[in-house]
Amino acid sequence: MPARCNAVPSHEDTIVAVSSPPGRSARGLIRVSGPDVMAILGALLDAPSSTVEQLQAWPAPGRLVPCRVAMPSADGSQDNVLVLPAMVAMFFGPKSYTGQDTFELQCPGNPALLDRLIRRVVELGARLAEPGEFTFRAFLAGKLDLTQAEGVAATIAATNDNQLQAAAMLRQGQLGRFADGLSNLLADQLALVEAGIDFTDQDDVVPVGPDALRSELEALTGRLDDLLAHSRSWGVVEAVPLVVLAGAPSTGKSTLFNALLGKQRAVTAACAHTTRDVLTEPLTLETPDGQRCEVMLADLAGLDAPENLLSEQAQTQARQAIRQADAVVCVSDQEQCPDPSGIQTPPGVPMIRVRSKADLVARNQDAGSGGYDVALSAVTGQGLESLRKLITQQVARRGVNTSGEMLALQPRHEAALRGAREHLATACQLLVAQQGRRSIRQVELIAAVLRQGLDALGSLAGRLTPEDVLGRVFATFCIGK
Ligand SMILES: Nc1nc2c(ncn2[C@@H]2O[C@H](COP(=O)(O)OP(=O)(O)OP(=O)(O)O)[C@@H](O)[C@H]2O)c(=O)[nH]1
Ligand SMILES: [Mg+2]
Repeated sequence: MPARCNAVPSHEDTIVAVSSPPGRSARGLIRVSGPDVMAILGALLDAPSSTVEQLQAWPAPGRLVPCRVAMPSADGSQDNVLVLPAMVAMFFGPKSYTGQDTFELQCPGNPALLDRLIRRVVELGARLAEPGEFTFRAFLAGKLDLTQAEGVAATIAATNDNQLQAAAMLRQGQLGRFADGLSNLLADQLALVEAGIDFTDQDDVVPVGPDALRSELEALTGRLDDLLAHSRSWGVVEAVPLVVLAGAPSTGKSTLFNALLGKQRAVTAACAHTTRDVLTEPLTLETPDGQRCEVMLADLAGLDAPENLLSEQAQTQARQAIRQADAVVCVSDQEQCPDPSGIQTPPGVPMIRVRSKADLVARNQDAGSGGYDVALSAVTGQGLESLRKLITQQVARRGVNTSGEMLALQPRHEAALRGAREHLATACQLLVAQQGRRSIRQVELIAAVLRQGLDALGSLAGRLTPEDVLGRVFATFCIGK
């Protein structure tokens, strides 16, 4: 859980952070940004490449240049200087990510080494960056709006394709552009309303009438409704659909689980009640149009009359997983598909009836009959592809995918859009009662309501966002971004 920015820190400081993931890796990355970057880099580099003049004649912004970093020992003695081969890239403000001079230093990804480098950069005058502070500076420099900054955080936090796609839409500024467009149109209307307050005594100013204003505001409300109707909540995107394998003991659930995953994840055995816990693993499927579709596949304990406390507990867990499932694969090795009501699938949750162990069915029998959707063998692989297709169809039908142009809205976005919509609706209600009049009554009140709507839209892109909201947004970042 990242630490939270309580106060908005000064962007006059030079900040430093490790920007590569924690732990050992081939390459570690340190990022430094702020007004003292040139001086710090000059002092950090081993002679003869250390002069600031040479740095200013840097080959090209963003190009990696081999260098040597010199780090004196902790006691400051010159006898024990650690010289490290590294690569450095300079990014000059205002064209850099943060809008300020920035350098990135790549060196072997050893945590102790990175720690020592960070301490050295701090000795040279930088301070440790807060979570998200590099992106906060980009926001302050007008490089991205708040929704795009949230897109950067969401990209870092993404754990599946859906989330990456939703984050990309935010990062590309689709929501920010929508809010800006709508804000401009609303500001035009507000200006016309305010003209009626401020310049009523001037002949050349024609204030807007109630009917014309209402029709404009209704059009804006329609655009908001349209966006809300064609968006989905971030929570839906974050939730990877859960697909459970349920059925009586020894029907081949765990063997099927392993076959679908392509690895031996679950223990399988001829005896009943082999599986006791709920085992979950991510599984990537493909939709007919070639899109990746990720699900969480769960293998459960076999369901029957529990014989002892252990199997009772295992079955309680299994039933709990079934209640949370987005799709249930009912597995049976019987000739006739058993009554699935024993599995107690929640209403509306799709069920796929699978006949397992089809390789054991005599050649003259039809494994596909008996009320099943698919017959398969986890041993020969027969029918597995059909099951994958059926799962993808059912999951896609539940609308969990974010393919297409749908925006995913975080709770803050939804609240701002709904807030703006409410203010527009309030203004329209006030205007309905004034139908047919030449000029607007309660003009101050209507102007105040429209200003609130404008504030709500402005808060989306971060233009009118109070500092505590900014703190919350950037606190969701990891340090180094
Ligand atoms: N021939 C054949 N045997 C299978 C197939 N799938 C599973 N089996 C066998 O059926 C037995 C039970 O398999 P499991 O996968 O452990 O069954 P399960 O449903 O997970 O059992 P529990 O966890 O006890 O509920 C094992 O001996 C498997 O080798 C199959 O497709 N063909
Ligand atoms: Mg099992």
